[in-house]
Amino acid sequence: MITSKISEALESYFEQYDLMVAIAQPIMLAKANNKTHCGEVGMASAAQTSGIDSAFEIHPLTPAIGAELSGIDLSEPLSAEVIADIRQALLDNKVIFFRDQNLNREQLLRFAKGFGALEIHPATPKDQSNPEILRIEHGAKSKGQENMWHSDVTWRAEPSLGSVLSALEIPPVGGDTLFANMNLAYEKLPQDLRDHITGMTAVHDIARVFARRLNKKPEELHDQYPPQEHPVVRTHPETGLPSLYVNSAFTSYIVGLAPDESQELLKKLYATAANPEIQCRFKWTKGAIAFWDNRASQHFAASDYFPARRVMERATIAGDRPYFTADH
Ligand SMILES: O=C(O)CCC(=O)C(=O)O
Repeated sequence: MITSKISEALESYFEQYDLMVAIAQPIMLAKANNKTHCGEVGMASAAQTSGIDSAFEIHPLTPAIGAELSGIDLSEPLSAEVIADIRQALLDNKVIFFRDQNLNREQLLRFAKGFGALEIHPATPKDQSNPEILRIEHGAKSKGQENMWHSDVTWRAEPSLGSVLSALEIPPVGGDTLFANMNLAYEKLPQDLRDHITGMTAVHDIARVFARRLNKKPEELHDQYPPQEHPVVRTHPETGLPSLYVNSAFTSYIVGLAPDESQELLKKLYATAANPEIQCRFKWTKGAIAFWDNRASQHFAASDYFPARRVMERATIAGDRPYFTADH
């Protein structure tokens, strides 16, 4: 059982949820987003965010998270200034989208490399010619499996900064991806629950998902990827904002709590991503690109299109060791 103080806080939080959202969201958004464009419905140019005259426009999807960037061709090499503006748009919006790009693998890799070194995922076949590409292919023989809230590769010691996903084939209907702003998820928790989890760490384990998918024993996976302990609340290394950093796919338990107490608390924390008011939902079109910040968001790929085909390719940008600092 969790302590009665926290139990009460959780109960009152979930009971008074609607009221809290109504009162607190505008204030939290202003604080969390710290940006000129995302809280407004409408359009802003990259020039407004950086002072540089970049050639793209930013169209927010929701006040909480997500923006579509238009007027930019990612198949061409981009200048350092444009890369910096895209990076700023990513930090401001946590996930950004580009339509009609139809990148080949080389173009996808070049774009992603603009933001850092790329990782190789253990699910990538050993003989694949571009090993930094993770292909996610589903159809009549394989139902979509990415339908759980998660941030990518949190089982690494230094989990990914971000992922760039390219849509090669999309189903006639369905197969949307949902994104949640995990800074807002944290900001919306009651103060005593925030105090309670601050400073806690949790263990993230690759085997939770990939033992079955790769048909390996947990110990085999752990030889190369031992379970990792990360802060439950993580400070973003670029924005300084705190985010809830546990996810239902990879987080196993909270260090120092009894197993049932850990599970009960994790269940409540996992559930925060499911709040529609901190989400956006992206309807894919062929050739579209999504680029999300794994340090500040989670995503969920709706698996509602079986047996239609859906083929995506992902490049994943390496990140750094998560930490928490109280000064924000
Ligand atoms: O296919 C998608 O939309 C997202 C896939 C996913 O969950 C991932 O790349 O981690």
